[in-house]
Amino acid sequence: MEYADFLDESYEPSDDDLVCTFRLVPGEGISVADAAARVASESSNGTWAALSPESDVRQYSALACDIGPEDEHGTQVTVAYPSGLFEDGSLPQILSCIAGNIMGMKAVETIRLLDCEWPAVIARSFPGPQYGSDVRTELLDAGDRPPLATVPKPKVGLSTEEHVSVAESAWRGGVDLLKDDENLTDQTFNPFEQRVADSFAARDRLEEETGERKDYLVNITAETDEMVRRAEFVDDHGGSFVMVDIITCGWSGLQTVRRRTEDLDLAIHAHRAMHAAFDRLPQHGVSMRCLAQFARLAGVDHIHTGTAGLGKLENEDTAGINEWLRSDLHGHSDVLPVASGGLHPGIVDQLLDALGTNVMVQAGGGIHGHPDGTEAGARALRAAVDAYADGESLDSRAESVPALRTALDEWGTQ
Ligand code: CAP
Ligand code: MG
Repeated sequence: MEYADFLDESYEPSDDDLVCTFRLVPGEGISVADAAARVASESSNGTWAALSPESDVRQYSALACDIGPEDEHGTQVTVAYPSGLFEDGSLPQILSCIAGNIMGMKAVETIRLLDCEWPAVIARSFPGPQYGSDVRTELLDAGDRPPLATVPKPKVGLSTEEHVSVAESAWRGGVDLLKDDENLTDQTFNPFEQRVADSFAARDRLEEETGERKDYLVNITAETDEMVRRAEFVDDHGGSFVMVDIITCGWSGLQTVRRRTEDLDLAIHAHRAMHAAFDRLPQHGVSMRCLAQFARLAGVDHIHTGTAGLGKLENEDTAGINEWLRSDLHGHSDVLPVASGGLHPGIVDQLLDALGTNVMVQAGGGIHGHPDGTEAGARALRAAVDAYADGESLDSRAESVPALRTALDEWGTQ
């Protein structure tokens, strides 16, 4: 059992195999085929030394079964993994194989996990999302339009009182969801329990005032037991959503939250701070497409996937990832993609042209930076989304919504 045994270009993956596509540049003096064999070996059950096992461990070996095409970032290599290699329902175990030691092996200069095809036997060992995009009508009154969320800015530093006051203005102006920022958890200036209690009390008042369901994406990110405790606290205070920073808290923490939120009937909003450490360099790491796949298996209901090149952040193929999140995954619910990062009313039409309306639209600065304040900013964003749904241009809607006119004049349409 040596490296060369892990390459078989005549192998046709079976329906039960997990099929992974990598893109790699081989290390110095190593051919692509040799590097491909080493990837399959090191990510399943081989190592640098030839082994002579007595039992039939080869049934758990992966096979590099296809090589090519090549582009400026490397050569694609397909590896088929037998499903028996994996523990049911454990993302950490699967990732220790397909995105583990191989990321640092000398046999490759660079390597990126681009895509995975999940067999039913593995996909069904995970819970998948509890609600998916049904949150639009099951938990909110968004109907066919994108649900709107906002993060109070500055992202940290506001007192609980200030935070709640910003939330009230945003809900009043027309957003559906208040959202905590990724680095707002339980700091002394705005403690978790006080914020949650006061925000839901305000939410109840605003639902009464506006006649629309309003909710709050509460950031419960913490050590795992504490996340569970915080999810229970959200449930006790009438919330329907928790937000988890899925990369920084880790997959096993997320899986625990998913198990607990099943009983609590809470939907999970996945923020992805730190994802770019894995996916930003096109030649190395783990693609956002794959991170989104892991998150769907674990069971998030929403996930940030970018803004199709609009806004302030670098994006991988947002539309392609969103399409995957809606595609059939052995009966699992879809996931509602979240577009966020530098959004404002003036680019809502371009965003929805690129991504369709089955997305959540989230804006922080693009609401709270409005010259007339948060309520006007929320009104402008809601008007932009409603205009799009009605097939009306932003300029035309701005004639009847002064807050939208001001936003367009302030930020333009780029
Ligand atoms: C957006 C945001 C979100 C990012 C996350 C921020 O604020 O709150 O965390 O969008 O990135 O902190 O930057 P603005 P992504 O609306 O003020 O830009 O959605 O790409 O994961
Ligand atoms: Mg943020």
